[in-house]
Amino acid sequence: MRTGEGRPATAFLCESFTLYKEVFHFMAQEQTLIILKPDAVQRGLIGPILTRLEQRGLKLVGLKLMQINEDLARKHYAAHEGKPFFPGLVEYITSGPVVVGVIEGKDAVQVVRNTMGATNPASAAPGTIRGDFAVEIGRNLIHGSDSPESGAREVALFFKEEELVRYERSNERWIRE
Ligand code: DAT
Ligand code: MG
Repeated sequence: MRTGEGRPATAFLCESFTLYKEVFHFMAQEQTLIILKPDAVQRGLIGPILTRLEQRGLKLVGLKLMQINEDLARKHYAAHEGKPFFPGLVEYITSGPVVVGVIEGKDAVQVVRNTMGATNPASAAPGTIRGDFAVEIGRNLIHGSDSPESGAREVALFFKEEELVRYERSNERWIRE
């Protein structure tokens, strides 16, 4: 089959699909992956940490308990491969169950990062999760994606599309203008 201009229908379909993907990406909400690391689970801090994110007004669209295997850990932290702390980081993140979640919404990455606090809890501001509950960089309780692009990559590593839940919050207009 050929279109009016004599081009194969497949070319037309490919272009339409690319356009559709671009429009969809523009419309899509920013997503960020959170991981409540093994120390958070072992210390009984799942509730307090999730509470802080909920109280901030952030919207969870995915949440599960799992154990990260070495392959997934290496993929997730690929940007840090070769750094001196990489082996210890992989060992830590795979050392016990974690809670992984997806937070969706405008500025999701930035708001989560600010709520988490600085990477090294020793210099994280009081009032942040790391600043209130942790003391060392190697036990900093929580991961949050560092950009919308990282968020998209990391969410795809940990969640199937059908595991994410679309819903409206009844109080949305009191949180977002
Ligand atoms: P963040 O988790 O704040 O995004 P990151 O992406 O730079 O920080 O590093 C990933 C994790 O690696 C971090 O949460 C803790 C560990 N890490 C980073 N820098 C480190 C260092 N200099 N020494 C030990 N661990 C480090
Ligand atoms: Mg990071």
